[in-house]
Amino acid sequence: MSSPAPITDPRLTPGRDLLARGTALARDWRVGPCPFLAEKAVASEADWKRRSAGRIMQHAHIGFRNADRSVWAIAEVQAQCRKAGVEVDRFGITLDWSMGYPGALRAKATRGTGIVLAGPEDFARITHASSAAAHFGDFMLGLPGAVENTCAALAAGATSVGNLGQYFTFRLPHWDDDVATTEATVTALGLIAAQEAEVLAHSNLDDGFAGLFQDMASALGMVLVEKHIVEGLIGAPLAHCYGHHFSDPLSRVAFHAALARVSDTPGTMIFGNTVAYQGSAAANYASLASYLLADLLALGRWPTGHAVNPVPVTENLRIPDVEEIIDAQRFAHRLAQHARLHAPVFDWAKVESMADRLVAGGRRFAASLLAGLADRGVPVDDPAALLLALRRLGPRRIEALFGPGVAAPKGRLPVVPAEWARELDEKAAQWVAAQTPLPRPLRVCLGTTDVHEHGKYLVGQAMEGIGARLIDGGVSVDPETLVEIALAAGAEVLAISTYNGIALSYARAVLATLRQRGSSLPVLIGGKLNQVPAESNSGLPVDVSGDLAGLGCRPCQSLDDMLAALQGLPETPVPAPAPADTGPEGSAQP
Ligand code: B12
Repeated sequence: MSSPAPITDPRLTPGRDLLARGTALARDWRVGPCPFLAEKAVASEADWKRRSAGRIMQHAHIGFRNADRSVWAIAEVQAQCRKAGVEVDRFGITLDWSMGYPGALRAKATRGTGIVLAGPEDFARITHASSAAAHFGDFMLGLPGAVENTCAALAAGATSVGNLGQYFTFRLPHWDDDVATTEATVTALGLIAAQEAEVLAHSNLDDGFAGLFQDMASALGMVLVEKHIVEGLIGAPLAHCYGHHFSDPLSRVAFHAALARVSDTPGTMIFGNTVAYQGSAAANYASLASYLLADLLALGRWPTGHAVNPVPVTENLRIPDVEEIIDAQRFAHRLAQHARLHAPVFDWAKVESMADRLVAGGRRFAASLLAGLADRGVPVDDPAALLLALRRLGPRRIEALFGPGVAAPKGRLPVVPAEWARELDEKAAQWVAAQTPLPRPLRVCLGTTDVHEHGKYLVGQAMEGIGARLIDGGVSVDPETLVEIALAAGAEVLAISTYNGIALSYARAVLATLRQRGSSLPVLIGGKLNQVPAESNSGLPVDVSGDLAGLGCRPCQSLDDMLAALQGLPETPVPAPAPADTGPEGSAQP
C-alpha cells in the first residue's frame, strides 16, 4: 500500500513571493474596457451586483466548442431575451480542459468538450459579444495555466474569474505537478487582489470538495477555510457558487441562508441542480422548476447577489442549443414572478434551524481543520502551503479527520447529510436487493477517466453488493496507470467510468497498454460514452458505444448492463493476485 504524499513540500515557493509576482504582473495586466462595464457605468460586476440588490439576476451558460458559435450565441440569447422582456445579466462559457495547461503545452493536450481561446483577443471576443457580464469560470484558477488565462480575462474586461473549486479536485491528464499548479493559482489570485477594480475570485464549491463531502456542514466549513485563504491571507474578494448537488429544497435554501450568514461578498451564481436531470426534457422541466423555485425564494429572503442559473432541460442529453438556452431563461423569468407568492407558505423556521446547524458545524470544521494543519507543520499564514496541504489531504481524509459530525464505526454521522450520497446509496441498495450474488467474488478494478466520480461511487457499491471484490483504480487516472494498478492487483475485470467526452480515445489507450502487457483483461465502460470526432464541424460529441463494442469493450448504460457483462465472463477464476497497491488517494470508495 503506497503512503499518501506529505502535505507540505519544500519545493513550494512561499505564498508571499507568489503574491509579489501577482502584484508585479498587475502593472501590465489590468481590467480592460468592455461593453458590460461601459453600459452599466461600473468598475466591476461586484459593483453592479451591489447596485442591483433585490433584483433577481439571471446567468446563462454557453457550452459550445467553437468560438464563433459562442460569440454568436451570446449575442443572440441576449437579443432574443431582451425582446421577450427578460434580462440575462451574465454569460458563462466553458473553457476546454486543454486550456488548463500552460500555453506551451496546450496544442499537444487531449481536447475535451469546451472552447479553446488562443489569447487575450479571443477572450475579448467573448466579453464584447454582448453587454452582459462575462464569466470565465472553468479551467482558469486552480490549474497550471491560471496566470496566462487570468491575465487574458482581466485585459478583456472580465471581473469574475474562477474557479478555485477546481483546484482541489481536478487533475489534467498526464499532469502531476501540484506544486506548479499551486504556484500558478496563488500568483493569479495575487494578480486579482492587486487590481484597482474589485474582481471576484469565483469558487464553485461543487467542483471542489463539496461534491464529495458526505456532510453539507463540511461544505460550509470549506467556505470559511477558502475565505480565510483568499480574503484573509491574499486580499481578493471570494465569491462562492453552489448548487449542482443540492437537490432537496430545504437543504438548498438552508445552505444559501448559511452562506449569507458567513459571507457578504456578492455571489456569482447559484448553479443548477443538474444531477436531477435524468430523463426527457419534459421530466427535466420538473427538476428545473423544483430547484429554481427554491433559489428564487432564497434570493428573495437573502439577496446575496447570486444570479440564478436556469439550466436548459436538454443538458443531460447534449450541449444545449440557443433556443433551449432562451427557453430556460424565459422560464426562470416567469417563475420569478410566481415565486414571491410562494414565500408565505414556506417553512422558514425549518430553514433557519438547518442553517444554524450548518453554520455551527461549518465553524467547527474550519477551526479544527486549520488547527489540525498547524499541528501537522503547515504554516497556516501561507496561502500556498495551505492550499497544497488541503489538496493533498483530499476530501475523504479531511472529512474523516476534521468533519463536524460525531464519529461512528463507519465514518462520521453527517450534521446534514449530502443529498448526492444519500440518493446514490439508496439507488445502489435498491438495485442490490433485487439481484442474486455473483457465483464467485470477481476481482474488479474500477477507475475514472476524469473528475466525475459519482458513477464510480454507485457502480462500486453495486458491484460490492453482488459480491465482487473491488480494487480502487483511482480518479482522473491516466490509462497506463489504470492498467498498471489493475494488473498489479490481479484484477479479472477492468471497469472504467468516463464522462468528459473522451470515451473512445481513453478506451483505445487502455486496450493498447493491455496488449503491450500481453493481457486480454475484459474492459467494461460506462458513464457518458461519447467523443468529439476529430473531423467534426459541429464540435459536438457523438455517441461511441458502437465503436467501443467494436473494439471489444463492454459499454454499459446501466447497472443491469453491468451485471449482464459480468455474468458473461468466463467461469474459471484467474490465479490469486500479488499483494498490491489499492490505488491513489481521492477515489470514491470511502
Ligand atoms: C455531477 C456532474 C459534475 C460534477 C462531478 C462531481 C464529482 N466529483 O463526481 C462536477 C460539478 C465536478 C462536474 C464537472 C464537470 N463536468 Co459534469 N456533470 C455532472 C452531471 C450533472 C452528472 C454526472 C453524474 O455524476 N451522474 C451520476 C451517475 C451515478 O449517474 P449516471 O451517469 O446516469 O450513471 C449511470 C451509468 O452511466 C452507469 N455508469 C457510470 N459509470 C460507469 C462505469 C461502469 C464500469 C459501469 C458498468 C457503469 C457506469 O452507472 C449509472 C447507472 O445508473 C452530468 C450531467 C448529467 N445529468 O448526466 C454532467 C456532465 C457529465 N459534465 C460535463 C462536463 C462538460 C463537465 C466539465 C468539463 C464542466 C466544466 N467546464 O468544468 C467538468 C469536468 C472537468 C474535468 N476535469 O473533468 C458534461 C460532459 C459532456 C459530454 N461528455 O458530452 C455533462 C454531460 C453535462 C453536459 N451536458 O454538458 N460535473
